[in-house]
Amino acid sequence: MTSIVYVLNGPNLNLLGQREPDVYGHETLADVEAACRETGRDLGLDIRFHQSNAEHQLVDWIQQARGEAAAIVINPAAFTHTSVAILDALNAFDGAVIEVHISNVHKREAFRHHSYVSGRADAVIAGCGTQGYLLALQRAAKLVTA
Ligand code: CA2
Repeated sequence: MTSIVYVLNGPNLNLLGQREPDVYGHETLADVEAACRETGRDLGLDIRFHQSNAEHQLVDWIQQARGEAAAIVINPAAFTHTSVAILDALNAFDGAVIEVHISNVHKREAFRHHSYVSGRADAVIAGCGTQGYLLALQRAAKLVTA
């Protein structure tokens, strides 16, 4: 049976590849989506890929994943450091949660060192560039078939 995995992206990640390539690389979000779909196919995962700049939309997708998805891979972007609403929504989700950051947030400004989402995540990947999404899918595949 194919497991559904939501891949959720927070604010400004739609700008990936357009600015700050030294921090976030040259790939666009469309490139990341294509790579996730290809890796998902190889792993037998059905990928639902979304991006929003709105906190409520991310909360709505996490709620939609309840009862539907086996895992959520999430890069909450700036909401990582601010959003109790996203943490609460993830706490109401029973499947695996993997948090991804393209950059190594611990090497950056102090305000990026704390993540509300890490309190719920089963795994956290940071500093692996956009490859982090694919590593997260590999881990998700392992967790959902365990
Ligand atoms: O490293 C990550 O993936 C982050 O989640 C990215 C967030 C940042 O607020 C987190 O601290 C770490 C920022 C996403 C904004 O992405 C942009 C990409 C290209 C150009 C401008 C913004």
